[in-house]
Amino acid sequence: MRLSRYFLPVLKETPAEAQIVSHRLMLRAGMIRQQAAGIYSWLPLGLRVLRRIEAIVHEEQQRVGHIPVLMPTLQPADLWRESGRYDAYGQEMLRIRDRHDRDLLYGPTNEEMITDIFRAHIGSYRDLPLTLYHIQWKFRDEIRPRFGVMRGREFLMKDGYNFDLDKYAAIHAYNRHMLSYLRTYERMGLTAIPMRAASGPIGGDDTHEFLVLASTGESEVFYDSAVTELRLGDRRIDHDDPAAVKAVCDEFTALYARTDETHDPELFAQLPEERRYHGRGIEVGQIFYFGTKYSEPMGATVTTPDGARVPVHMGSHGIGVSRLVGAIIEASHDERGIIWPEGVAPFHVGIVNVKQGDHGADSACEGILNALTARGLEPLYDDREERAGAKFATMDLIGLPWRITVGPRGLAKGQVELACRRTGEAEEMSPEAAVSRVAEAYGRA
Ligand code: 5CA
Repeated sequence: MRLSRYFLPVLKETPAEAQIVSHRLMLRAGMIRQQAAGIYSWLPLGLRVLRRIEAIVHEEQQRVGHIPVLMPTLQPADLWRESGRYDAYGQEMLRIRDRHDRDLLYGPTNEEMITDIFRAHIGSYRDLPLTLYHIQWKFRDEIRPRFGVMRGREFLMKDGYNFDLDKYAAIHAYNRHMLSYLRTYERMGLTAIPMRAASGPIGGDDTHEFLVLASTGESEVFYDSAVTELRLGDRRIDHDDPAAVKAVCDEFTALYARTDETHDPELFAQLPEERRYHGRGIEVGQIFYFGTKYSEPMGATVTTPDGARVPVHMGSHGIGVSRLVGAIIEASHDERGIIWPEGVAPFHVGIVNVKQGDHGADSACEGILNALTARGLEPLYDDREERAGAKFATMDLIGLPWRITVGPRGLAKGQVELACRRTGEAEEMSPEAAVSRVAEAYGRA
């Protein structure tokens, strides 16, 4: 992509309305525009990051056998009357009436609708286990939308729902979700800690939230600092083996880690003092097991091998896809701007031409652009007639992991500069070597 033909409305001034760094940087980097309280347009750069996050979520869901569907944003109120949540959900639910006076709502979550799909098409244990998920916009009329996309009213969520014959199988689905979430967040460069939590309006007995530690987080958290060292890495785990999956979950939940809702000061006090941490976190996901809470009132039943008819055991599992864009920035930035982890970067690498219009520099940049593209990478080439300083500032602000700088002085020695946004390290090398190094960083060597 050539910046001269792109739409990247960066702001020079720090927007006064933004209280936290991720919101400020998203506005300054031209990623989003607020259209109403808690409702945003996604501008091209922001949309690219959102799509990268969605792609990782899809891949990790499908890796463990979950099946994508797409349910609508608008739902008939009658479904929610069946579960009893239409009145219970309160003012957070946006209620709509159509021209025929039928009650609709903009979905805040989809337990009822997915249960309706299930009961219409499935009636036997032979079709279980089944997990369906989608990535769709939600609306919750939050009393205090704030912090940009972190607490929006309209926001993008991945929500998935498992259907199982009994509690044992449903707990395996719960654990499988925990495992896949750990991998999902790691791929985004995040440490997200599963913490025992409270279930709120979704209901149920078992629930964990996934928290990214950040001083600006809205949740109060208490944890054993050793929990921050745990990594899934690239170990291979058979997601169909309940014992293998449970062993991983046990490893990640054995250490003390809780939100204020479930915090137990006495248990916490038993930790060695130097490992006792109390801080704040951003909730980027939550998983729930709630058994037959929806299947029973809504009549979602299956026949068992011995001919009985029982309500299915369910759980629901959410990832805050749009919130993650803000959470990643909270976890990864410096005073100059965003530092995208490679897994979610909007462009893989920036090319800065320090002397636009110089024949040698222009043609070297074109060559690098083509070579990167041929390797399947997506570069952003700053080909504007701008001072070099302004180009560097833009690149630092938008946070691409790598930058290749091209100018006549280096080219006279056959060299360009490759710089890493995270470490600030820069090295001179041939254009070919710079292309190879970037390709290597993304596993496309
Ligand atoms: N039905 C369940 C699981 S699918 C559910 O709705 N869970 S939830 O309420 O915990 O939401 C899932 C995730 O969506 C949260 O962990 C959070 O990351 C994100 N989320 C919730 N509310 C908002 C909001 N107002 N703005 C941005 N993201 C949100």
